[in-house]
Amino acid sequence: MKQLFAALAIAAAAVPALAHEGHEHNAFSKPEDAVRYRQAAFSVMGTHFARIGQVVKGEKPFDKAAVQADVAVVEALAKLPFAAFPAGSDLSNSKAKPEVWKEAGKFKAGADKMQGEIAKLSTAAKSGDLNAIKVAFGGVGQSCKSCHDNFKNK
Ligand code: ASC
Repeated sequence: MKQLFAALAIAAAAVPALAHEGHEHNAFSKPEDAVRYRQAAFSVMGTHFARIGQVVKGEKPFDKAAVQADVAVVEALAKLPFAAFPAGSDLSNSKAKPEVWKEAGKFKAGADKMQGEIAKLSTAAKSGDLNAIKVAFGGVGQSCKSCHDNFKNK
């Protein structure tokens, strides 16, 4: 009995370690769950990025707090999709090109580039300088586009 409890205690202690294993660990039980998750993250990210775009294009008045809130969502969401491209999740309802898996290093570099550009946009949003926001917005948009060109089907 004592041994059983000891084994259970060790197993319970190992669970959080597994959950936090990192990006190598596939957290999705089905490939379609990974596809739905990454599409949802990109969709919400795109919605908030487009709201900033309206301000940048002068279609909406500049409200510093609103832009900061949108950037915060983009920044948080941008961290999520790249753990959701496990091997075998190249399903027919996904626009991911095979290069996502064949050129994984390049894909990761694109994700890192985007996150760096978003960090600059966050700094600009906190400064409240609309011109700096415009420049940084362009940098993020360029990082979106270059990954789409290389890794996303139309
Ligand atoms: C957006 C959005 C993208 C990028 C890209 C920039 O608003 O949803 O994917 O900008 O179009 O070129």
